[in-house]
Amino acid sequence: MDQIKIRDLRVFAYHGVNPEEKEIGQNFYVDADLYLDLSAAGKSDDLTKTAHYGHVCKLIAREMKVRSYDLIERAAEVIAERILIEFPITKSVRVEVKKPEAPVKLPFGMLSVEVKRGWHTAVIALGSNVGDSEAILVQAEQALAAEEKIRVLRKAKHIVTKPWGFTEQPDFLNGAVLVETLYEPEELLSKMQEIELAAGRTREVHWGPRTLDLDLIFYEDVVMHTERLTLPHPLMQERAFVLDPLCEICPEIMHPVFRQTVWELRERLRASSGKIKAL
Ligand code: A4P
Ligand code: MG
Repeated sequence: MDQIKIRDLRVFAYHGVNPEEKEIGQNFYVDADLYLDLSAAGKSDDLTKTAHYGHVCKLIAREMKVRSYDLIERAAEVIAERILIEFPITKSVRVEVKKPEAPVKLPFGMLSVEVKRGWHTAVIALGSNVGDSEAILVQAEQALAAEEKIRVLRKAKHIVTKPWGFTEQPDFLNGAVLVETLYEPEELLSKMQEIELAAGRTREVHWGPRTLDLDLIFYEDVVMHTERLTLPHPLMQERAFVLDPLCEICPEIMHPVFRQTVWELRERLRASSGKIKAL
């Protein structure tokens, strides 16, 4: 991918664990590599189609000076995050914060920390069958989009579906969103659970009625299983109410375990439920 590179931007700032470092200050040097697609800017000669490197430098200087951290790890983390949020064309970024005057009583050439951060693609399924489900799903989508660290790229239309699993309950309204996020998988799940709670979600019957259910279906091609989170969602391939909305917004995504696309998984589900009906 194309890059914009900034090298050794000097900023006088006050980071360090030692109290003198916070009082006296010292010079820091910051490198940043922004990974982005520069073809539109290259073809059009239009500044609005790239990240203005002068503004990126100002952001770095501002973030280095606005607070004094104990750790340059923290300074690097904050700079990477702000670049990704304030320059949306940036897909990922490498930030290195160098501290050549660090109080180490030994001769050294350079001391620095480096972080690499980026936007991650994820897919979230939405469901509701209690209350004004249309309003609840719209609010949930808005709540996701309102998060600085989440960008909603595509939204599926909401569809009415028959209850799956525990069938003695009202029909559901289901949807799905394709997002980009700066959250790690478990952080994203926590945000989703906050949004469920704000919608008045209580956990009563497993697979039972609910005001709002948000399930994380994919996070990049991460495969994981912890007490809190299984990825990809373990039942997605058996649920038309998940696969139908996904086919609208991301049919091409490849399931990292089954090595089949969302579209192929739906074909497979349709074929197998056809066979069950025929029996
Ligand atoms: N968890 C683990 N992995 C994930 C993941 N990938 N995404 C954990 C979300 N959560 C995940 O979920 C239980 C726990 O799963 C969470 O604490 C989380 O840490 P829950 O929502 O609290 O509990 P639940 O509702 O009893 O189970 P679950 O599995 O969420 O229910 P489902 O599977 O979402 O099924 N029929 C239709 N037509 N449409 C529907 O939307 N929904 C359900 C609910 C049943 N039938 C339906 C529909
Ligand atoms: Mg759930």
